[in-house]
Amino acid sequence: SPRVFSGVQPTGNLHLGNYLGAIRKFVALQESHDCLYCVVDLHAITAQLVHDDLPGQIRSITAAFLAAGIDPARHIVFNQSRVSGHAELAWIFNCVARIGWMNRMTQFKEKAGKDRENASLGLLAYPSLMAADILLYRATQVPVGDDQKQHLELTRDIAAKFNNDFSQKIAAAGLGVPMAMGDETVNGYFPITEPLIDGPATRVMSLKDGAKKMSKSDPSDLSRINLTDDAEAIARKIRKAKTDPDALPSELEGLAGRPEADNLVGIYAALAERPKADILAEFGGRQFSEFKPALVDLAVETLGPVTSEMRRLMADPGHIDAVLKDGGERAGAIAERTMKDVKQIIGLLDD
Ligand code: AQP
Repeated sequence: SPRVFSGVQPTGNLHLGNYLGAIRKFVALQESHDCLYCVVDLHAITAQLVHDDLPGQIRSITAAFLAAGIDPARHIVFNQSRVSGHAELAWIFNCVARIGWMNRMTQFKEKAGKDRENASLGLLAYPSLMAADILLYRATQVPVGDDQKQHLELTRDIAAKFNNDFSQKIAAAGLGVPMAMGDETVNGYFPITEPLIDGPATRVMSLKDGAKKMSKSDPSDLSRINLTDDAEAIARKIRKAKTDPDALPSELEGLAGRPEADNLVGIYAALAERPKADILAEFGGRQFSEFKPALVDLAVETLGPVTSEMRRLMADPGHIDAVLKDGGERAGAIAERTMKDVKQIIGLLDD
């Protein structure tokens, strides 16, 4: 059956981009799929090793998952480090992936900056751990924002190389299913994962610069709407959001070359769950001085209930920890079976 996996790093306040690009999709997929949603704490130590309050950050992402409407009884919510298979499979994938593949990753180049020699080895191997997160559960679908597209392609490359290199051993172990690989058919163990990147908010941009993605690590808090912001903060940030002097266009083509306008319309459309063209049909010809207050109302109305539920949940860390423990046990059971198979395929002696 189709299985969904996705993760969020506990590296700072969640923002509107994380919510619209990822978490809200997680909620929608619960109706039709078996889902695993993971707080990827091992990823959180790749760019910055020491954190002030990692337990608090892990609980806060978990609270956001639950507040947004993820049901931890029907699906699995857990933190990555609890299930040792993530790190084990990542090591194996470090031996499957090629250094050149990692060197090409734009996220690595951006996060490592100029002093690449001084970035952690973990930051370089990040996509290998991400592939392990997904393939440990043999997930078939991964909902993410557009920035993760390249990493998901690499996950597919890792799965394909593993299937290809071990095809005969996979068949000998009776663990494969026939998979088309170009002109050939191989015995695949890992599925070739499909990314789910769609809708008007796959890449929410900074409120201060339409060319930059909204990001947890942007030093300016005015660049993003945090899920912890109250109505007053949301209103202030949208009021101060960068725009151009023209009125809104009535058609999509009119947004070309106007990244800030495009971004605000995209945010409105995503929050309202309506197509962008619809929003322009309604607001075309109007000034930002009219559009922004409407956007504030919509953002406050949509995010308010999530924010207050998050606060309520954060007051009971014991409950959050119990959710993570239960999810970790259930994820661990699936992971253990995969690791047994993988060890058998490779030839690593095990019980
Ligand atoms: N601006 C965005 N628009 C749409 N989706 C986004 N995502 C992130 N930013 C946007 C998606 O949110 C999910 C979780 O992201 P993450 O925590 O794994 O880290 P990230 O991609 O590195 O996001 P940040 O918040 O921007 O952090 P920094 O500042 O560290 O780079 C992913 O599905 C991601 O695509």
